[in-house]
Amino acid sequence: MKTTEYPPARIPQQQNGSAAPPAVAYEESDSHAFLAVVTVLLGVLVSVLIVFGIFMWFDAHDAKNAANRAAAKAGTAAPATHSMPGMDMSGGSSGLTSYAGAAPANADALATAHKPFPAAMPPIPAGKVADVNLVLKDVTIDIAPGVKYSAWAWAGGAPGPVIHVRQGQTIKITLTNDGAIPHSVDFHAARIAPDKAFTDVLPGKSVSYTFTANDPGVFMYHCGTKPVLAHIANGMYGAIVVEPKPGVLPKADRDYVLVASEWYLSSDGLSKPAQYNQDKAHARQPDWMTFNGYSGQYVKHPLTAKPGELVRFWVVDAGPSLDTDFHIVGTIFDRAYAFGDMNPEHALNGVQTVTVPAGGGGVFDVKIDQPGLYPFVSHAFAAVDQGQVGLLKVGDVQGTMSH
Ligand SMILES: [Cu+2]
Repeated sequence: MKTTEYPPARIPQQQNGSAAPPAVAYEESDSHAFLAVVTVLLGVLVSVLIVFGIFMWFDAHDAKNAANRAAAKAGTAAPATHSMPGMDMSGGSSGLTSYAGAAPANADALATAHKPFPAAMPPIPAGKVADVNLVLKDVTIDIAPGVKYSAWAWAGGAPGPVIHVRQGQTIKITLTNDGAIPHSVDFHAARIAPDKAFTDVLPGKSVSYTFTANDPGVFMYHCGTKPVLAHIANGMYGAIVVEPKPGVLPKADRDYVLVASEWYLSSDGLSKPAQYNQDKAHARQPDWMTFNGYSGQYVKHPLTAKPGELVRFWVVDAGPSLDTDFHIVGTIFDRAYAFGDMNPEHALNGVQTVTVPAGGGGVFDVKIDQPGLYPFVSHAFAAVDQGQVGLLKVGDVQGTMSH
């Protein structure tokens, strides 16, 4: 409700004038004059209260009408969320329409048919130099069951391919721009002059640069062309894992890579592909939030481990703007390499949730003995409702679960 400020009732002040100040008259007045002043003041007070009351009535009336309009609107929107007593489902006060949770009738079948982005770590290329070829492309992708999005992304969609290299290895990046506008690629794993290496590449052109991956960890890469917010929000990001020197970390039995991100949609994406909505991106009000580009894909297609195996999650938060509060339900991180600081002496032990900042990374070791379905989430729980949830299936257990 809009609040209205009312000026305090003001008693008229004496102006500096040429006439003799009336105060003199009051001083010598009797009780009649005093009563007159009190009467006038009471009159002013009553008038102010009446006016105030009228304003309040209008304000309440407006609010009721607005609530009725919002309720009617909510009733016609995509029935993604279920109203409960005591819940206001009428949407935010920002005026931005949310398409969170929009889904076709066959969403479940589509989720089952979806081929999940491979989260398993790819091998390290042999040799002293790792050749990495990246192709940027305008593609229509699915970001949730039945939800299409016109992305500026990579030849394979969004995120881009997981790149896995060895600490100390030389990386030769070749970027080809098959898109319609200039793009570029910024590697957070590089120490290199960005004005030279991360330069814009015109459509149809390529650029190459080389850096040595001396810093171990998990790093974001992304298009750095202005406006960067739009280029990242449209899908131009990925993860590069720089494997620490052998023997530094305990040996993992499984390595999984997750890239967290948000999606800001111009429409629900059900009948035609949605596009980027800048107002929502500026307001940081995403419609969907995903791991590896597709809402809840590892709920239908869980990641797997055997009981007692050491599972290592390499997590990048591509943003563009929101952090990921990484947590695995039902366990505790044995070691968390917060912010991707891979020095074992700095690792956190026995922590429950660790923030992965937008544009940053984090590495998480878990060893789970009891078979079961363990959800991994961003524990900023709006993110779960918007798709940032998956399952780690430990042992030979049946079914899926939602959390
Ligand atoms: Cu770009």
